[in-house]
Amino acid sequence: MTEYEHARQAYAAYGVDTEAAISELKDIPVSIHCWQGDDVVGLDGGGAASGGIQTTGNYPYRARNFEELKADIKKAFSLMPGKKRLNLHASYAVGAKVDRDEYKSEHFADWVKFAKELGLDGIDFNPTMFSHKNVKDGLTLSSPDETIRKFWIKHCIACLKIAEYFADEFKNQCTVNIWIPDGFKDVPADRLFPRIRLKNSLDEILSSGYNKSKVIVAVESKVFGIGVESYTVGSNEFYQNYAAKNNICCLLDNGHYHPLEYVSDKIPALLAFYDTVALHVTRGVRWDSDHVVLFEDELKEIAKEIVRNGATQKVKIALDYFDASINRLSAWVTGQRAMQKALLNALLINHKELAELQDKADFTALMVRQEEYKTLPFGAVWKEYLKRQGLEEEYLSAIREYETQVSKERV
Ligand code: RNT
Ligand code: ZN
Repeated sequence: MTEYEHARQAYAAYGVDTEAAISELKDIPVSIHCWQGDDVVGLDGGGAASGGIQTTGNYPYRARNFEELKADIKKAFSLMPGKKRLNLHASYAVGAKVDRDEYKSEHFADWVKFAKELGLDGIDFNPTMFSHKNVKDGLTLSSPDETIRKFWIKHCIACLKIAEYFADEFKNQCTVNIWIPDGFKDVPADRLFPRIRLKNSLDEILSSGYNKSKVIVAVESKVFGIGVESYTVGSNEFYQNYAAKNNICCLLDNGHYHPLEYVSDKIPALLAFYDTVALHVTRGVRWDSDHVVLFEDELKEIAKEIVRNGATQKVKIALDYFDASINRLSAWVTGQRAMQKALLNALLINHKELAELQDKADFTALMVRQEEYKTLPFGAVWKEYLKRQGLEEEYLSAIREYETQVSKERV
């Protein structure tokens, strides 16, 4: 008996069909961020990430231009199993001679061509409201300066149009995620009016007449950023209420809450009210540090909440991390595979049986059962999934080879 056949039987004893799990996993889209490849620098001259986020590390060979970024994405994506989407920031516009408020679909046509060549499921999009001269005194959509606020409103509206173009090209919905860095380092004198201005800005953006069947608009809250420790305009309560009242989507980034708040618990809370929930899967170490996603307990819980609630298509999974201290392709692949592992792990659980134990209040059996799952032969099923995706567990040698043959030229 092969390792996989043995595993298949072991799971069958729990009422779990490994074949069904493998088949479902390959159809769950995961949106992969382009910004791990270049430390969130972008292609439009904005420069290193600012606005409370920071990429740390000095590993060499960062992609310095469109061609290098595409080559790195192509290589990294070739080592990732499953259904992949590309998540772009507006700052990755190609050859734009205009400012961000005038970006058009033509500035992203080369990305569409590239994503089609790779056979990706689609493209998701993000207005880039950081690393730009119009982030005035740390503020964008909540700025008291009307010229600044209008500039960013125009940018977001431009992004919605570009998102419609992506949706048309791939014949599926494009998620547009709005995150702003706005906030204050120290105790503010006014916490309300920046939020009222943000609300007005969002109202203007949403009333631009974008196509709701093509574009999902999400808003991403945050508790604090580096240099923005005392007050964040786009807080959790602000955006959840805004999203609920305006019928848009909340995006939960698991680096954006107090360390004892869990996104795995927030997902079902939102699923009780929303058709769509968006995620930025990351790994915060002590703060929103955006470490590479790993196959850890909280990631496993996040995946369980998606799978057991039948929400694999409702929850828009996107990755969001950037590590410049290790090989960037390896960072990409390790994080994407960790997400896939967590989803597979969740698909290999008999959730119905566990829920019944909970409802019967048999917490003794529930605990014992949940512990048993932890030592089932997960690795054999994972390897079988990879094999069927034309991949192996080992990917580092391919990355090392690419490093010596391609990346080493970048000095
Ligand atoms: C920042 C947010 C945001 C960014 C990306 C680059 O804290 O998580 O999503 O990481 O847009
Ligand atoms: Zn995020």
